[in-house]
Amino acid sequence: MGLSSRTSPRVPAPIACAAWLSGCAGPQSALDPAGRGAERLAELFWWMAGGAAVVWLAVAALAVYAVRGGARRAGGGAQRALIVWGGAVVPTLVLGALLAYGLSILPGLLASAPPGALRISVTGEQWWWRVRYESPGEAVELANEIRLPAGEPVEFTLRSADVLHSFWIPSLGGKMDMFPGRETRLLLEPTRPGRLRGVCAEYCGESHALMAFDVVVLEKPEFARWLAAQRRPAAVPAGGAAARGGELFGANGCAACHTVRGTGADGVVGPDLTHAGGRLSIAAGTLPPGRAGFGRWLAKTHEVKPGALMPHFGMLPPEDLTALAAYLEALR
Ligand code: HEC
Ligand SMILES: [Cu+2]
Repeated sequence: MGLSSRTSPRVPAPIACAAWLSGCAGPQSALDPAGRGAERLAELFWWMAGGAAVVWLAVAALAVYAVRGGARRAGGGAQRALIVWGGAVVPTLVLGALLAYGLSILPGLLASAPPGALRISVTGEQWWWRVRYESPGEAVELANEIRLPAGEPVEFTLRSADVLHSFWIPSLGGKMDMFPGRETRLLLEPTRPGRLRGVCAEYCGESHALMAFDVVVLEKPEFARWLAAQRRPAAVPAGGAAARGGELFGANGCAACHTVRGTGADGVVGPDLTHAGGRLSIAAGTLPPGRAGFGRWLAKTHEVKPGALMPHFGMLPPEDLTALAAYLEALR
């Protein structure tokens, strides 16, 4: 009787299987490719998995054969042939073919960008991403959000401001490490519009797991409109709580760390907040966008993201926090 309460709930096999396979799709899956590099890597994965399955079946069959004494009955010549073919020739051929196939993919993944390609530099910082569109035209900076045109190769220049990070958008391609004091490059080419998710793939301290970013692939004209809008200075609110929030932004020292283009705020320690109200998430994928999210970030910064390198402002009166959140939300 006591045992029944300890048995785990039974999930029908088809449901368990569907749940397991659904993990292969979605905005952050290397097996649901939305970019050229990821397509090649997914192909490589399935060939490797298939090859491994064949090798495993062959080894299992040989083990059964050996346990049943098949080789002993077959005699000395057959035993030697089994060792030479099964132990040396076949494994060398199978592993050699998989290695050659794996290496044949590399040149495509390491290609450099064609002239005139879009260039974006990304700096990994504890625990967020500084994103800068270097071309075409005047540079524009934002944070934790990358928008890309579909069907265009994009060259990323990757750096770190502090410790090792690793830049990874699984649906688009492989990951690339970011080192302090050294630049690395990564070429990605999204193939279809959609919303994806990127992450840091190298443990970088306390809030490493709270360091994601949004990736949006747009049709080319839509991308051009978005980039032009990012270039514009902030829409500074003219009145009401949001305007008061703008004054509080200056009075509380936010401007020492944050830039809001078009206002006097030009700090470079934290993310550029010029269009913070239009972002898809707050604090590197940690909170949903909107006024409530901003309010929570300001009041409970270190509860939301332990170790975050921003002081919390929980000591401000609630109406000041509301006004600051309204100001941030109006920055579009
Ligand atoms: C000492 C520097 C510093 C000060 C002062 C500061 N911040 Fe920050 N802020 C940061 C850093 C660093 C981050 C990035 C934290 C992270 O995501 O890990 C950040 C993140 C943010 C974000 C999230 C941005 C995004 O794109 O997700 C907002 C919003 C923000 N700060 C608003 C404010 C406001 C409003 C004030 C003043 C009340 C303020 N900050 C004061 C350093 C600072
Ligand atoms: Cu990390």
